Amino acid sequence: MTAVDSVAVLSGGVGAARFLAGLVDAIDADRITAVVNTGDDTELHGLRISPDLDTITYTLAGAIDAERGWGLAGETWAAMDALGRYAAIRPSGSAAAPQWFNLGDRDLATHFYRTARLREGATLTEVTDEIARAWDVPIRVVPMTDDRRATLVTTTTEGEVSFQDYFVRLRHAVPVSGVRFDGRADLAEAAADALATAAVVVIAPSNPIVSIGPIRSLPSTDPILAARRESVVAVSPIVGGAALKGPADRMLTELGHDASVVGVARLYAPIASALVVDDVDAPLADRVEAEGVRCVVAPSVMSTRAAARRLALTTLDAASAS
Ligand code: FO1
Repeated sequence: MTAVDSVAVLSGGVGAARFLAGLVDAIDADRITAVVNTGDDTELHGLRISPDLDTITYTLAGAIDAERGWGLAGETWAAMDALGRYAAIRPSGSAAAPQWFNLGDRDLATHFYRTARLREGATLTEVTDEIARAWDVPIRVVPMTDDRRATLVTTTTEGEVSFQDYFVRLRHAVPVSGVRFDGRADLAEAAADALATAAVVVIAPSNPIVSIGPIRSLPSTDPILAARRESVVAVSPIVGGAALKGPADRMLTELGHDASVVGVARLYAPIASALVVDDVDAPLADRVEAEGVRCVVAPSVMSTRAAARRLALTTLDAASAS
């Protein structure tokens, strides 16, 4: 059964959040479900932190710090500053009072709540819905899984590290030689249902390796999407051979892929029938189509909310055209 005009969006962090904000401006929000990456999730200070879930929630709540792309606008950092006292005296080798991952004072409330609810036995799906409702987020936000599925990155300098170690502590400024996803997990029920029954599935302009990759690493994802490939459309996160934000272009190259819309098409060909690329990549349209993926050329840089809305509409049109 296909839910009427519903849209499910495979989502990572900043790029997906901007796209979802444009989609909310384009269609009824109650038709939209974001299926969000949790491979970035980490536990620090004894708190369960879900960065991509929070970036999407805060963005759609209008509360995101737009300049950073994560955390809350107007944030204060008193708790982190106060940790400095203890970081100064903790025994060497202690993981207590880490200061490389900044948690704002108001952001802490989200991690306190999520951690306490999970400890009571709630699922991440339940807690994510509670947090989204607390922020009056107009769409459904669901984690890709309720289980632990952690992205591990092998760097050429420190070997295998957690995603946040790579992305934040090492500022993703080191080459990667491998990425794997640790933990026995599969799609959460709500996520699987959304991907199977939505009229259209969109792969948001997120990092194909460490944002979309973790979702695809779950055993049920690719079979569900491959079976309905004709109504799955992807938006390229690579424009003119570069990522608009973050290390997606470098990671693609370092892992042996082509850091271009052609490389993205090759990665997504098994699960998506169309790829939206920016005007600057129009010369590569034939090579995208040679990968078996229909190429839709349209402005893809979401520099304004209106641009994001136009991209969302173009993407939905691409889905209905197939
Ligand atoms: N990114 C940083 O570059 N530095 C940080 O200190 C940092 C803290 C942080 C805290 C909460 C949160 O939800 C996200 C945070 N991020 C930080 C961003 C995070 O690493 C990324 O949002 C994702 O993991 C990648 O999209």
